[in-house]
Amino acid sequence: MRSPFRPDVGPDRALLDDHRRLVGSLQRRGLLRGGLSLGALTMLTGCDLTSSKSVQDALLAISGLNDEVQALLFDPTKLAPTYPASMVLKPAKFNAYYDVDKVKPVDGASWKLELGGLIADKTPWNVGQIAALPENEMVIRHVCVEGWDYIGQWSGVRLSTFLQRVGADTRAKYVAFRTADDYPSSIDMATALHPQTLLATKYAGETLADPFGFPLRLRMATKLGYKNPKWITAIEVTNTYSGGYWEKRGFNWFAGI
Ligand SMILES: Nc1nc2c(c(=O)[nH]1)N[C@H]1C(S)=C(S)[C@@H](COP(=O)(O)O)O[C@H]1N2
Ligand SMILES: [Mo]
Repeated sequence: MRSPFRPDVGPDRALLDDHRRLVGSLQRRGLLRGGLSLGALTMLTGCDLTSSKSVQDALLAISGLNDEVQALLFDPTKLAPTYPASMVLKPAKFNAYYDVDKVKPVDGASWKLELGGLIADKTPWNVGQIAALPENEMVIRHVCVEGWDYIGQWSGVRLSTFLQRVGADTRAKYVAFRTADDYPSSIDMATALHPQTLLATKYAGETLADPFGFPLRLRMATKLGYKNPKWITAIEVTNTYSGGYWEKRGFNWFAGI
């Protein structure tokens, strides 16, 4: 019988062969199209896939449960695990769809957060105004679909507090984000209102460093790494689905941990 995916070469092929059934099931369900090479999977995840476990995690992330089922399973009152400050990794572990030396720092002095959609007061915010909002802190695990993770300490205003402050319609379905590096993202309202969803301005008690999203990034304890946009420039509340950077490349949208 023919292999359900295009045989790749050498060790790459062995890594995919380990997961032949999972790849086949994703193809049958229309979640993956055509042949799959390790190179293509690496493109999908934006992560280095060098072990059998990391390949499996990447495939499982694509597989997921569908968004509606995951939204139903999501308990808005259930808290994700937190950890002692002694476990915090310093500095944090960087990832993006490009290398760290390609990060273009955002100028905090001219930066503005724009608001759109179903929000009563769309006046833009500056860095000082965001800093004056009530601050929450959480020590949580960051999980990237590549198969690595780390414990990080994040501070900033709860997204729920911010949405209330600007008069957002929290009955809307989605909160969408735009970023300085063209990494659009969007999340379900239940997760937006979860107490462990922060608009983070600090890591390990200090202002976010440029690679980690200065001056403002999303940090959620309940979702995978790629759902946490860095360098946010705009927030929109909407009933229109807009997906996100990796979601447009085949990744699951709900992406709960
Ligand atoms: N703006 C932006 N946000 C992003 C990304 C990106 O490429 N651009 N990559 C995502 C991915 S895949 C991960 S794992 C995390 C990494 O966050 P960290 O560098 O703070 O650990 O950022 C997410 N947010
Ligand atoms: Mo990631």
